[in-house]
Amino acid sequence: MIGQELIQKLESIHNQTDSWIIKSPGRINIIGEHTDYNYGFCLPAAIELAVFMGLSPSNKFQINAWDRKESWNIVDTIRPDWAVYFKAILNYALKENLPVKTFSLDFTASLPSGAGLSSSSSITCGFLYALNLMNSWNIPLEQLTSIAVTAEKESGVEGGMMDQISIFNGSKDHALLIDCLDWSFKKIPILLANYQWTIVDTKVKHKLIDSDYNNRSRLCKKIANKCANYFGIEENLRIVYEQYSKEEFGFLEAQEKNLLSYVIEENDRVKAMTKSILSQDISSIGSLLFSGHEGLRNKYQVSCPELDFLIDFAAKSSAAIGARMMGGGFGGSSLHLIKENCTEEFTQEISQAYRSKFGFAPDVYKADISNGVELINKK
Ligand code: GAF
Repeated sequence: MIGQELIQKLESIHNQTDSWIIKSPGRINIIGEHTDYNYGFCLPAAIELAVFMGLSPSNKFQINAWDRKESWNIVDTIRPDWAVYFKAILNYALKENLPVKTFSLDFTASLPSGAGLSSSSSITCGFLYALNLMNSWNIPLEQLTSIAVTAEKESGVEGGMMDQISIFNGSKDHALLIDCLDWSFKKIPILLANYQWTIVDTKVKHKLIDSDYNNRSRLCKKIANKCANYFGIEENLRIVYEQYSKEEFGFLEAQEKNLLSYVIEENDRVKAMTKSILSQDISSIGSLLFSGHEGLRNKYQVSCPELDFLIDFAAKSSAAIGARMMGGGFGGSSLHLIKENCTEEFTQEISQAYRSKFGFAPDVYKADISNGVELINKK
């Protein structure tokens, strides 16, 4: 509903010829965290919460962030923090000599930012998709994905490709089982009768750029390098964990062993989760969610007290089947699978408990699984 209202507001302003309204979703990740930049597997899905953009031809390049009440004229050198994602795409167009018609753009969102639901990729992918249409670049989705991944790296995060693949290719009521080695994916039906995927936003805002995220990604590269030298193989963790067993990593330091062991186990969890979802094995889905969180908390060490509190709460609640932190970590959101007839009661209870512990309430959202980025309207 809220999305419809935002679209109508954008349509009332962007109503001239050659105006475009774009919806670019956020994503959840069922399981497979920090596996994408390690060439593993993950199981994300695009969600209804989204960024909405309206673009119209104009005599100057201007971008307005409605929710922040901030604007950026692209010749201004002082930039709001969100401008970095637009700039990265404009830089790409410049570098490739692609035509760009002068536009005025407004964006707003039902997707919260900094909540681990991929709002930055949603902006990047949505803007790239819009320019591709508006300027008839005719770049196919696969290539747009790789452009968006590179553009986001320029903004300082050494992330993977999970977010961009799910935002471009999301499919209503399906998750994408992504093989991050070759970026191929399969659609997996994700609706579970009588259960609701639910997001709880800790409201502890993290920024991937400022966090330990890059540090984890660098450590994993170092592990891959050490393994390559030790075993005489290509520098690629996928090869490491497909060919060698845990007992063979005695030459790694303690933290390195923990990280590698998490990555190996998490990839196994993705495969197990896919089977459990396809067979609707609810209890196994719940256990995999909880064990995924244990790995992120203890071995990969990217959780935080607020996320741990939410998962511990879910473990004690009869309404919750399973839960885990989601995304880069250090704040953001957790994903919970809740019995459908208990969602209201669960929301109230977890919000109250969280508020008593931390002094403020979390935001709770239904995770309705949606299509990927789409053109809503063209005048
Ligand atoms: C962030 C990154 F952008 C993704 O690529 C992924 O690594 C995720 O954290 C962790 O699984 O969303």
